[in-house]
Amino acid sequence: MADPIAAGARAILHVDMDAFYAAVEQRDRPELRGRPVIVGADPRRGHGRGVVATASYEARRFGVTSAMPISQAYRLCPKGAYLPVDMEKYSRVSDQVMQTLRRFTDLVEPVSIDEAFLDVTRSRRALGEPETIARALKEAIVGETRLTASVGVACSKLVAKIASDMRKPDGLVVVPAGTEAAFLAPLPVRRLWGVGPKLEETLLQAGIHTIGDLAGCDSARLERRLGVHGHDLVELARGVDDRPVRAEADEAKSVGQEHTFGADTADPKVLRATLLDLADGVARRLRSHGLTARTVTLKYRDEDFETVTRAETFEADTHAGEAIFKVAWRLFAGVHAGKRVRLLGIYASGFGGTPQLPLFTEPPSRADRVRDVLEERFGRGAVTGASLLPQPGRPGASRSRRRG
Ligand code: TTP
Ligand code: MG
Repeated sequence: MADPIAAGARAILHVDMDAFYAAVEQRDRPELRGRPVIVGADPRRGHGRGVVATASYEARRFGVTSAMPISQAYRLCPKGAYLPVDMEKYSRVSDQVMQTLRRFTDLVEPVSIDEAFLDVTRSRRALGEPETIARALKEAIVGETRLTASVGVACSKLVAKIASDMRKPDGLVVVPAGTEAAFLAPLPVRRLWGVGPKLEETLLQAGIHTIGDLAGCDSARLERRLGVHGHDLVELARGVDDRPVRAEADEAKSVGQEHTFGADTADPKVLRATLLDLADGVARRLRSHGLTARTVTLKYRDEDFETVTRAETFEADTHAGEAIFKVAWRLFAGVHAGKRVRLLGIYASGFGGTPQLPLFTEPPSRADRVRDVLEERFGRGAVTGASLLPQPGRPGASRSRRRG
């Protein structure tokens, strides 16, 4: 393989488990190995209802994909094994995977139930070149879980994420420093973080098809013509992405509470009542520690396991449940697009008198700025989901967790 990441540059790994739910089922039920397996069926409702959470690679050959209605999957692949989602089990395996990753560095940022970023820049002296670390990590995951993962290695999150997806399953792709732009150039613009369906359409209409086309654009002209934040978008297309890997430990600097619904729900009354409860709980916890907070963060995970966090800072410190609820509700209204909700969480930080905590007050990264600007211009949904853009905070894979 090509030369490893240059000394001095960051070494970022993106790890993504292969056909995660289906692979867990095939591991636990040997009779399913080598067979098309579709996870997402609701056994109470037969094949007619529900959507595909994931399909084994054998089932993908029939054209079955995530988010497809089960009825359609069944037409494409009638001989497949259709299984219900066993979230408890997958969450347990997810925790095990994340634990394994933490043996390689403290800087592990889980992004969804089956993927995480690692910054191994400082592990290099002890563990070797990033590619060596990536191989060891893949072996460790197989050793611990008997499951395979695909890994991308690069100097940035953006490129590592795209790389991990290039040779699935069981893939390993290293993008050496300095070759990012060439690596990205032939890919369609939609693969770039920040380019959702609407922006993709706009770019295609302007004759910009590949990331390479975009990288070659004059950012000022792009900005004038499309109104997007041309400079940052072009930088991303050239592979320049300075977002740091944020470790979970950051959350310890906040007081928070989460709730995972027994069954995903879109009932506004239930959602509102839950946020009220959470806000009260957080306020109580602040008061019991003699703290006030400046920033409220909402964590929102939908039925597809997409996780977003949004934060807002008060004018003045508070430890009042009502004030925390008001902000959380506003943030909720900004992210909730009507899907069923799996988890809600509220965190309070920036504690009374002390300087603001870095977790929520760092200037937004280039990627975050692009997202904001694109959303302003094209509306919500213009930008791809949290899976490509971990937000500040910890969009992790854990189940309900209480702290404070
Ligand atoms: P992914 O990593 O997107 O998919 P995957 O692991 O099944 O397959 P791949 O090899 O392409 O990575 O998602 C991880 C898990 O999240 C997946 O196994 C099931 C769940 N999921 C859903 O429930 N709904 C969805 O729409 C998607 C995309 C995933
Ligand atoms: Mg996966």
